[in-house]
Amino acid sequence: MKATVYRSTGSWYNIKTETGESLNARIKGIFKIDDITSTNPLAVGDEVEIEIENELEHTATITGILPRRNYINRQSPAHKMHHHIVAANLDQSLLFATLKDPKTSQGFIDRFLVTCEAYHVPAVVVFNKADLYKKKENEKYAEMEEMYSTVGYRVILMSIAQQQGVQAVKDLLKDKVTLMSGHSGVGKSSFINAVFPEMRLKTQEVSGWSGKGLHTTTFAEMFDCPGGGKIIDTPGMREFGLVDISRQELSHYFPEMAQRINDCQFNNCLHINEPGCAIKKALNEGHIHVDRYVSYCTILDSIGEPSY
Ligand SMILES: Nc1nc2c(ncn2[C@@H]2O[C@H](COP(=O)(O)OP(=O)(O)OP(=O)(O)O)[C@@H](O)[C@H]2O)c(=O)[nH]1
Ligand SMILES: [Mg+2]
Ligand SMILES: [Zn+2]
Repeated sequence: MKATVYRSTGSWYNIKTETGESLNARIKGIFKIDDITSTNPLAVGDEVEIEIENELEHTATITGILPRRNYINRQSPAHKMHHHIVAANLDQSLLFATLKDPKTSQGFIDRFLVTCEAYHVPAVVVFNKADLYKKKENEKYAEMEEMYSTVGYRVILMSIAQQQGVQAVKDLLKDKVTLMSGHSGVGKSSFINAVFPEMRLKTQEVSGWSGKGLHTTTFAEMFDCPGGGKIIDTPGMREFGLVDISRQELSHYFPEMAQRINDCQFNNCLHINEPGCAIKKALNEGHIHVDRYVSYCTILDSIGEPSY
Protein backbone atom coordinates (compact mmCIF):
# COMPACT_ATOMS: atom_id res chain seq x y z
CA MET A 1 0.00 0.00 0.00
CA LYS A 2 1.19 3.57 -0.67
CA ALA A 3 1.10 6.49 1.76
CA THR A 4 2.51 9.99 2.19
CA VAL A 5 4.52 11.25 5.16
CA TYR A 6 2.74 14.15 6.89
CA ARG A 7 4.89 14.51 10.00
CA SER A 8 8.14 13.13 11.27
CA THR A 9 9.06 13.20 14.93
CA GLY A 10 12.15 11.06 14.89
CA SER A 11 11.49 7.36 14.75
CA TRP A 12 7.72 7.62 14.23
CA TYR A 13 6.04 9.09 11.21
CA ASN A 14 2.46 10.27 10.76
CA ILE A 15 1.40 9.08 7.35
CA LYS A 16 -1.76 9.19 5.29
CA THR A 17 -2.79 6.38 2.97
CA GLU A 18 -4.23 6.89 -0.49
CA THR A 19 -7.68 6.35 0.96
CA GLY A 20 -7.13 9.13 3.49
CA GLU A 21 -6.49 7.07 6.59
CA SER A 22 -3.97 8.47 9.09
CA LEU A 23 -1.52 6.00 10.61
CA ASN A 24 1.55 5.99 12.82
CA ALA A 25 4.40 4.28 11.08
CA ARG A 26 8.02 3.37 11.55
CA ILE A 27 10.78 2.18 9.30
CA LYS A 28 11.72 -1.40 8.89
CA GLY A 29 14.34 -2.85 6.65
CA ILE A 30 17.51 -1.51 5.21
CA PHE A 31 16.50 1.23 2.80
CA LYS A 32 17.76 3.66 5.42
CA ILE A 33 21.26 2.85 4.27
CA ASP A 34 20.67 4.28 0.78
CA ASP A 35 21.21 7.80 1.95
CA ILE A 36 23.77 7.69 4.68
CA THR A 37 24.77 11.35 4.51
CA SER A 38 21.30 12.50 5.43
CA THR A 39 20.36 12.83 9.09
CA ASN A 40 16.77 11.90 8.25
CA PRO A 41 16.01 8.98 5.97
CA LEU A 42 12.44 10.19 5.37
CA ALA A 43 11.02 13.67 5.21
CA VAL A 44 7.59 15.24 5.12
CA GLY A 45 6.13 14.83 1.64
CA ASP A 46 7.88 11.54 0.98
CA GLU A 47 5.82 8.82 -0.64
CA VAL A 48 6.33 5.43 0.97
CA GLU A 49 5.34 1.79 0.70
CA ILE A 50 3.71 0.48 3.84
CA GLU A 51 2.31 -2.63 5.44
CA ILE A 52 -0.34 -2.41 8.13
CA GLU A 53 1.15 -3.48 11.45
CA ASN A 54 -1.84 -3.26 13.77
CA GLU A 55 -5.27 -2.40 12.39
CA LEU A 56 -6.74 -1.40 15.78
CA GLU A 57 -3.83 0.75 16.85
CA HIS A 58 -3.52 2.36 13.40
CA THR A 59 0.12 1.48 13.07
CA ALA A 60 2.07 0.57 9.98
CA THR A 61 5.54 -0.43 8.88
CA ILE A 62 7.31 1.57 6.21
CA THR A 63 9.02 -0.88 3.88
CA GLY A 64 10.27 1.38 1.12
CA ILE A 65 10.45 4.88 -0.27
CA LEU A 66 9.29 5.88 -3.73
CA PRO A 67 11.62 7.98 -5.89
CA ARG A 68 11.55 11.67 -4.94
CA ARG A 69 10.40 14.14 -7.57
CA ASN A 70 12.53 16.76 -5.85
CA TYR A 71 13.39 17.94 -2.35
CA ILE A 72 14.89 20.79 -0.38
CA ASN A 73 17.85 20.04 1.82
CA ARG A 74 20.17 22.01 4.03
CA GLN A 75 23.19 21.51 6.19
CA SER A 76 22.26 19.80 9.41
CA PRO A 77 22.73 22.40 12.17
CA ALA A 78 24.14 19.71 14.44
CA HIS A 79 26.38 17.85 11.98
CA LYS A 80 27.90 20.13 9.37
CA MET A 81 29.00 17.21 7.22
CA HIS A 82 25.49 15.84 7.00
CA HIS A 83 22.48 17.17 5.26
CA HIS A 84 18.92 17.32 6.44
CA ILE A 85 16.03 16.90 4.05
CA VAL A 86 13.48 19.59 4.85
CA ALA A 87 10.69 18.22 2.65
CA ALA A 88 10.19 16.25 -0.54
CA ASN A 89 7.93 16.19 -3.62
CA LEU A 90 7.16 19.90 -3.71
CA ASP A 91 5.41 22.07 -6.26
CA GLN A 92 6.69 25.33 -4.81
CA SER A 93 8.18 26.97 -1.79
CA LEU A 94 7.23 30.17 -0.02
CA LEU A 95 10.14 31.82 1.68
CA PHE A 96 8.81 33.95 4.50
CA ALA A 97 11.04 36.92 5.20
CA THR A 98 10.62 39.94 7.47
CA LEU A 99 12.56 43.20 7.55
CA LYS A 100 11.80 43.75 11.23
CA ASP A 101 11.23 41.51 14.27
CA PRO A 102 13.13 39.45 13.12
CA LYS A 103 15.26 40.79 10.29
CA THR A 104 15.95 38.34 7.47
CA SER A 105 19.30 38.86 5.80
CA GLN A 106 19.69 38.85 2.06
CA GLY A 107 22.32 36.15 2.42
CA PHE A 108 19.76 33.84 3.97
CA ILE A 109 17.24 34.56 1.21
CA ASP A 110 19.82 33.98 -1.52
CA ARG A 111 21.07 30.69 -0.07
CA PHE A 112 17.53 29.44 0.13
CA LEU A 113 16.81 30.52 -3.45
CA VAL A 114 19.97 28.82 -4.70
CA THR A 115 18.80 25.55 -3.17
CA CYS A 116 15.35 25.95 -4.74
CA GLU A 117 16.99 26.48 -8.15
CA ALA A 118 19.29 23.51 -7.67
CA TYR A 119 16.39 21.16 -6.92
CA HIS A 120 13.90 22.70 -9.36
CA VAL A 121 11.43 23.99 -6.80
CA PRO A 122 9.82 27.30 -7.88
CA ALA A 123 10.15 29.89 -5.11
CA VAL A 124 8.13 32.94 -4.05
CA VAL A 125 9.45 35.43 -1.51
CA VAL A 126 6.85 36.70 0.94
CA PHE A 127 7.78 39.71 3.06
CA ASN A 128 5.55 39.60 6.13
CA LYS A 129 4.87 42.03 8.98
CA ALA A 130 4.50 44.98 6.59
CA ASP A 131 2.55 46.74 9.35
CA LEU A 132 5.80 47.09 11.31
CA TYR A 133 7.79 48.66 8.48
CA LYS A 134 8.74 52.32 8.76
CA LYS A 135 10.42 54.48 6.13
CA LYS A 136 13.71 52.58 6.32
CA GLU A 137 12.12 49.14 5.96
CA ASN A 138 9.77 50.31 3.21
CA GLU A 139 12.73 51.56 1.22
CA LYS A 140 14.56 48.30 1.79
CA TYR A 141 11.49 46.35 0.69
CA ALA A 142 11.13 48.42 -2.49
CA GLU A 143 14.77 47.72 -3.31
CA MET A 144 14.45 43.98 -2.68
CA GLU A 145 11.18 43.76 -4.57
CA GLU A 146 12.82 45.37 -7.59
CA MET A 147 15.94 43.22 -7.30
CA TYR A 148 14.18 39.85 -6.98
CA SER A 149 11.44 40.49 -9.49
CA THR A 150 14.04 41.53 -12.06
CA VAL A 151 15.68 38.14 -11.56
CA GLY A 152 12.30 36.46 -12.08
CA TYR A 153 11.03 35.74 -8.57
CA ARG A 154 7.57 36.69 -7.48
CA VAL A 155 7.68 38.92 -4.40
CA ILE A 156 4.64 39.59 -2.22
CA LEU A 157 4.30 42.10 0.60
CA MET A 158 2.05 40.83 3.38
CA SER A 159 0.76 41.81 6.76
CA ILE A 160 -1.17 39.11 8.53
CA ALA A 161 -1.97 41.61 11.29
CA GLN A 162 -3.64 43.96 8.82
CA GLN A 163 -4.80 41.32 6.36
CA GLN A 164 -2.81 42.79 3.53
CA GLY A 165 -1.58 40.48 0.77
CA VAL A 166 -2.84 37.41 2.62
CA GLN A 167 -5.33 36.46 -0.07
CA ALA A 168 -2.67 36.78 -2.78
CA VAL A 169 -0.51 34.26 -0.94
CA LYS A 170 -3.47 31.99 -0.22
CA ASP A 171 -4.34 31.96 -3.92
CA LEU A 172 -0.95 30.39 -4.65
CA LEU A 173 -1.74 27.32 -2.57
CA LYS A 174 -4.57 25.85 -4.62
CA ASP A 175 -3.92 22.26 -5.68
CA LYS A 176 -0.19 22.54 -5.00
CA VAL A 177 2.19 21.10 -2.44
CA THR A 178 3.78 24.15 -0.85
CA LEU A 179 6.70 24.34 1.55
CA MET A 180 6.89 27.30 3.92
CA SER A 181 10.32 28.24 5.24
CA GLY A 182 12.00 31.12 7.02
CA HIS A 183 13.44 32.20 10.34
CA SER A 184 11.56 31.55 13.54
CA GLY A 185 8.99 34.24 14.28
CA VAL A 186 8.33 35.39 10.70
CA GLY A 187 4.70 34.24 10.84
CA LYS A 188 4.57 30.89 9.02
CA SER A 189 2.14 29.25 11.43
CA SER A 190 0.23 32.53 11.79
CA PHE A 191 -0.29 32.50 8.04
CA ILE A 192 -1.84 29.02 8.09
CA ASN A 193 -4.12 30.08 10.93
CA ALA A 194 -5.11 33.23 9.03
CA VAL A 195 -6.12 31.36 5.90
CA PHE A 196 -7.36 28.12 7.51
CA PRO A 197 -8.57 29.13 10.99
CA GLU A 198 -9.76 25.58 11.70
CA MET A 199 -6.16 24.39 11.90
CA ARG A 200 -5.40 26.37 15.06
CA LEU A 201 -1.65 26.00 15.00
CA LYS A 202 0.42 27.11 17.90
CA THR A 203 2.06 30.49 17.30
CA GLN A 204 4.40 32.63 19.31
CA GLU A 205 2.88 34.81 22.03
CA VAL A 206 2.84 38.40 20.85
CA SER A 207 4.42 39.54 24.10
CA GLY A 208 6.85 36.65 23.96
CA TRP A 209 8.91 38.13 21.17
CA SER A 210 12.45 38.31 22.50
CA GLY A 211 14.37 38.65 19.26
CA LYS A 212 16.02 35.34 20.02
CA GLY A 213 13.86 33.34 17.66
CA LEU A 214 12.34 30.84 20.03
CA HIS A 215 11.02 27.99 17.97
CA THR A 216 7.29 27.64 18.34
CA THR A 217 6.83 25.01 15.64
CA THR A 218 9.14 22.11 16.45
CA PHE A 219 8.49 19.58 13.70
CA ALA A 220 7.76 19.95 10.01
CA GLU A 221 4.16 19.05 9.32
CA MET A 222 2.00 18.88 6.25
CA PHE A 223 -1.68 19.88 6.20
CA ASP A 224 -4.38 19.31 3.61
CA CYS A 225 -5.74 22.67 2.47
CA PRO A 226 -9.54 22.72 2.56
CA GLY A 227 -9.67 24.04 -1.02
CA GLY A 228 -7.24 21.45 -2.40
CA GLY A 229 -3.47 21.34 -2.10
CA LYS A 230 -1.13 20.76 0.80
CA ILE A 231 0.93 23.13 2.90
CA ILE A 232 4.00 22.27 4.95
CA ASP A 233 4.76 24.27 8.08
CA THR A 234 8.35 24.01 9.29
CA PRO A 235 10.27 25.06 12.38
CA GLY A 236 12.12 28.32 11.84
CA MET A 237 15.73 28.02 10.84
CA ARG A 238 18.48 30.30 11.98
CA GLU A 239 20.87 29.51 9.16
CA PHE A 240 20.47 27.93 5.79
CA GLY A 241 23.67 26.05 4.95
CA LEU A 242 24.06 24.81 1.39
CA VAL A 243 24.98 21.23 0.65
CA ASP A 244 26.00 19.36 -2.48
CA ILE A 245 26.54 22.46 -4.61
CA SER A 246 29.97 22.88 -6.16
CA ARG A 247 31.77 26.16 -6.77
CA GLN A 248 31.58 25.55 -10.48
CA GLU A 249 27.82 24.99 -10.42
CA LEU A 250 26.88 27.88 -8.16
CA SER A 251 26.31 30.53 -10.84
CA HIS A 252 23.84 28.19 -12.59
CA TYR A 253 21.54 28.75 -9.63
CA PHE A 254 21.54 32.54 -9.90
CA PRO A 255 19.09 32.92 -12.82
CA GLU A 256 20.53 36.30 -13.84
CA MET A 257 23.96 34.67 -14.11
CA ALA A 258 22.82 31.36 -15.61
CA GLN A 259 21.47 33.13 -18.67
CA ARG A 260 24.84 34.79 -19.30
CA ILE A 261 27.50 32.22 -18.45
CA ASN A 262 27.77 30.92 -21.99
CA ASP A 263 29.15 34.31 -22.96
CA CYS A 264 32.11 34.04 -20.58
CA GLN A 265 35.41 33.52 -22.37
CA PHE A 266 36.35 30.51 -20.25
CA ASN A 267 33.87 27.74 -19.64
CA ASN A 268 35.22 27.16 -16.14
CA CYS A 269 34.88 30.87 -15.29
CA LEU A 270 33.99 31.51 -11.64
CA HIS A 271 33.20 35.15 -12.47
CA ILE A 272 35.73 36.62 -10.06
CA ASN A 273 38.76 37.96 -11.92
CA GLU A 274 38.81 36.01 -15.16
CA PRO A 275 39.24 37.94 -18.40
CA GLY A 276 36.28 38.12 -20.77
CA CYS A 277 33.75 37.41 -17.99
CA ALA A 278 30.18 38.13 -19.10
CA ILE A 279 28.94 38.25 -15.51
CA LYS A 280 31.42 40.95 -14.48
CA LYS A 281 30.50 42.87 -17.61
CA ALA A 282 26.77 42.65 -16.80
CA LEU A 283 27.53 43.69 -13.23
CA ASN A 284 29.49 46.74 -14.37
CA GLU A 285 26.72 47.69 -16.78
CA GLY A 286 24.14 47.46 -14.01
CA HIS A 287 22.29 44.41 -15.34
CA ILE A 288 23.18 42.31 -12.31
CA HIS A 289 22.49 43.76 -8.87
CA VAL A 290 25.66 44.27 -6.88
CA ASP A 291 24.06 42.78 -3.72
CA ARG A 292 23.25 39.56 -5.56
CA TYR A 293 26.80 39.42 -6.86
CA VAL A 294 28.12 39.94 -3.32
CA SER A 295 25.88 37.05 -2.17
CA TYR A 296 27.31 34.92 -4.95
CA CYS A 297 30.90 35.70 -3.86
CA THR A 298 30.10 35.02 -0.20
CA ILE A 299 28.52 31.67 -0.97
CA LEU A 300 31.36 30.78 -3.34
CA ASP A 301 33.87 31.47 -0.54
CA SER A 302 31.87 29.35 1.88
CA ILE A 303 31.83 26.32 -0.40
CA GLY A 304 35.58 25.82 -0.53
CA GLU A 305 37.32 23.14 -2.53
CA PRO A 306 36.35 19.51 -2.14
CA SER A 307 38.80 17.76 0.17
CA TYR A 308 38.88 14.45 -1.67
N1 LIG B 1 3.05 42.73 13.64
C1 LIG B 1 2.85 41.54 13.07
N2 LIG B 1 3.07 40.43 13.76
C2 LIG B 1 2.86 39.25 13.14
C3 LIG B 1 2.42 39.17 11.80
N3 LIG B 1 2.34 37.85 11.46
C4 LIG B 1 2.69 37.15 12.54
N4 LIG B 1 3.00 37.97 13.57
C5 LIG B 1 3.42 37.60 14.93
O1 LIG B 1 4.73 37.05 14.87
C6 LIG B 1 4.89 36.09 15.91
C7 LIG B 1 5.48 34.81 15.37
O2 LIG B 1 4.54 34.15 14.53
P1 LIG B 1 4.54 32.57 14.27
O3 LIG B 1 3.45 32.34 13.30
O4 LIG B 1 4.56 31.81 15.52
O5 LIG B 1 5.96 32.42 13.54
P2 LIG B 1 6.60 31.11 12.89
O6 LIG B 1 7.28 31.57 11.62
O7 LIG B 1 5.60 30.04 12.76
O8 LIG B 1 7.74 30.73 13.96
P3 LIG B 1 8.37 29.26 14.28
O9 LIG B 1 7.25 28.30 14.44
O10 LIG B 1 9.14 29.47 15.54
O11 LIG B 1 9.26 28.95 13.12
C8 LIG B 1 3.52 35.91 16.56
O12 LIG B 1 3.48 36.63 17.76
C9 LIG B 1 2.57 36.50 15.53
O13 LIG B 1 1.41 37.03 16.10
C10 LIG B 1 2.19 40.40 11.08
O14 LIG B 1 1.80 40.46 9.92
N5 LIG B 1 2.44 41.55 11.78
MG1 LIG C 1 5.52 28.14 13.50
ZN1 LIG D 1 32.41 34.66 -15.93
